[in-house]
Amino acid sequence: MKIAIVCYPTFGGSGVVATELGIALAERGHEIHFVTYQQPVRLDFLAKNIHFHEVHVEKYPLFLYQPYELALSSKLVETVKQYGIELLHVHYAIPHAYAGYMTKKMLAESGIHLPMVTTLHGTDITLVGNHPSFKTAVTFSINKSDVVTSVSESLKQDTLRLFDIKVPIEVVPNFIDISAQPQGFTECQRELMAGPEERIITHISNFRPVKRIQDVVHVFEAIAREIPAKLIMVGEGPEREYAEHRCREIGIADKVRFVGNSNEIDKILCFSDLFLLPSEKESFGLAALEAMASGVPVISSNTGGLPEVNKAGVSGYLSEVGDVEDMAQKAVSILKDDETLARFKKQSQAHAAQFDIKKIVPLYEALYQSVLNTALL
Ligand code: GMT
Repeated sequence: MKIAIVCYPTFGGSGVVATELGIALAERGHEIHFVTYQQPVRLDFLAKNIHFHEVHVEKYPLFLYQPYELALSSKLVETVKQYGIELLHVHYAIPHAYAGYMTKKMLAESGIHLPMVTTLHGTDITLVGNHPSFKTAVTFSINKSDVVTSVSESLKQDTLRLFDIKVPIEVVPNFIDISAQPQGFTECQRELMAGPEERIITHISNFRPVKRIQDVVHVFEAIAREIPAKLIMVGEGPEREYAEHRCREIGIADKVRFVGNSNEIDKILCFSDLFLLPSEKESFGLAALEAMASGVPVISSNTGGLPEVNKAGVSGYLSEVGDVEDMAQKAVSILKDDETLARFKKQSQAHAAQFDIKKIVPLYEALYQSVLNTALL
């Protein structure tokens, strides 16, 4: 199949899923065309069957806001015509599903039918998409998609509750390449980050308010009162500065390292003992799955799709949003002795296998095939 993929190319779960999906599809022989404003970060090099088309928005003094949807849909029409693309897969409803619908309409004028698959990722539904200034257009473009997928059952239910949706929604969860994960936990350079007696706790996110970064700091503070530990904070975002300030204020700055965005997530997870994700909302929690796949147990909130990913007593534990004491207690129960920790590490990795890329990518392929078959009828 010849497939165009539209996504946010920078750091963030939806862009990661879209990019990894495109790479996996290309490896399976499909011709993949990424159409975005920047080369996706996880697309290290342009490999076989992968093309990248940059969307350029001309800056003009009259525009207070740059008309990205216009540039994106124009680029899509051009690319579809030039390469004979058969299917469009847009990730994140805003504004991609809307631009995708315009692309379909423009192509129809030339007698080209382009089926569109829209994948809902989370904040496009639960935070931004639900805002009154977007809701009408988001509802419209979801309903105009040929196939709609959501990354968890919880997100599907949120979408049906918040929007007037007339089309079916298929749940296709986030995925991970299990074969690419470390199988032993001994060769990592732990000594770079902590002493031999210290546990290493990690948080990775875009440091937005929805991630409850202050809870990460406070859960860690409570853990560090009980056992020697270090916290590694990976990512950049609006809450980072205040979190650093808070660490100094409560006297734990020497135990916390903020490392910013990193291309070495695998290395960091390899020497991590526990992953914290206390989010306010989380449609799936790809970062938690990545941790589990590396053998890192997860302490998370029990919001959104997290209970579909993190299994209590197996891959970690879940607590009510904001209950930092409960999260800390549960974390200590995992970290308290080597035997328990080793058991949770093994269990997390085994549990993550149900989201292996080899199981999930064929689900997308089957959806693509069915929509192309319907188009031929
Ligand atoms: O919240 C983020 O980390 C970024 C956001 C995005 O759209 O890139 O992530 C959302 O999509 C991911 C991939 O499907 C999900 O794993 C995340 O749970 C989801 N984030 C939220 O729902 C807050």
